[in-house]
Amino acid sequence: MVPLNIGMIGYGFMGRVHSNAYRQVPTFFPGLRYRPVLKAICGRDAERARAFADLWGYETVETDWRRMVERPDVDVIDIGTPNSTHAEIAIAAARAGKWVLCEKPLAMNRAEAEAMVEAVEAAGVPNMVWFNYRRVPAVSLAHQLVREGRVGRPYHYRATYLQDWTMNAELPQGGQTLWRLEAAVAGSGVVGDLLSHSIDTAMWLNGPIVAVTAVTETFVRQRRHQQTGEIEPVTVDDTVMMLARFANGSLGTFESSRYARGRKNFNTLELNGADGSLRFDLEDPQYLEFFEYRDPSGRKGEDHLAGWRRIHVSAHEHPYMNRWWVPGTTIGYEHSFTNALADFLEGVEKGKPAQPDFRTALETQKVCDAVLASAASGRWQETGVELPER
Ligand code: SOE
Repeated sequence: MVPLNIGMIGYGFMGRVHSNAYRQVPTFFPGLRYRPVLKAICGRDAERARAFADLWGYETVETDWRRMVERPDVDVIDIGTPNSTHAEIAIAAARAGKWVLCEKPLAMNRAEAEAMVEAVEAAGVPNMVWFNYRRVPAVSLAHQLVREGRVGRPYHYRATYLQDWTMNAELPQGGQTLWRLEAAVAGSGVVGDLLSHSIDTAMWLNGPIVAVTAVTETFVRQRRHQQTGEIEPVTVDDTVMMLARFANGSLGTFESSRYARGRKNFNTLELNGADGSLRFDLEDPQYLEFFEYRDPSGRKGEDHLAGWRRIHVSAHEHPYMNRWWVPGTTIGYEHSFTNALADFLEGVEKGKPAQPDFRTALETQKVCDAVLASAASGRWQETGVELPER
């Protein structure tokens, strides 16, 4: 096994999630050549960084990401910081020859994402964006069924990603955790934070989105800023609804919101094709629902005896599940990150980069930019997405 020294930047929610993946991957994916070593954690607050290091087992602490990127004993830079810092860190890391992992969305906008792609490709360094929901086994199984042609010609794609944690008008904006409510730091609101997940999964399952039209709304227009204490205008979108045209001729509807009372992390998808349909709901993540337009003996077009199957995705034949527990037992949110990390490490080992790499995540960024442009103009917007089959 080759030790791979990890330099994690950011000790918030994503710092914890990624750190967990580094700790789990060697034990649950034991055949991998690379073994992550928690070498350094970087955060601006030295005390918090030290506490994080002690808790998770990082060997050292940095308080300036530039020093982290320069360290010869760090092989991988993992960016778990607010979106406005992704591009600068990733570009510096790539130039220093580090492997670069980045939390989603890749960047604040398309121009930044393009510069990041250029940097990692010029340096020839392995890279990946943590769009983790592809690696929920039920979603991976959906991808497998689409690839096998079980859904046939696609007609409709439908996605929702709903939360409710920002509905309280007294919730401040800006600063720790709440930077997601400040466009200067987050780039956008639900478009980058939630819709980007739905777009990544949609283009993985159903191919490129070529044009969109969208509407956004900001329901609470002013909030106190956590850092300045001032009441300031809210600059992010709270909700977005988007219609999409896919290159394969199918149509999509997408809805993302942080104002869906009672919805905590309601991330769903449905694909309807000529020969079948697939449905997934992250609040019920063990299941994939599948309808096949054929009767149980296999005769196509005779569905009076067919019905929706609710597949408990926990058999060893299902994606990733032979790595975890015995059939019938369950796994959760954090496992999708460990699965993603394992794919990344295996991809480097075998010379077949895991997806989504920066170039693929740039295509999602293009759709996000087109969504925001369409919401501003009220017109359909071409996305310019070019997604090769990988
Ligand atoms: C937002 O609340 C958030 O934490 C996103 O930033 C994550 O990407 C999503 O997976 C869970 O919700």
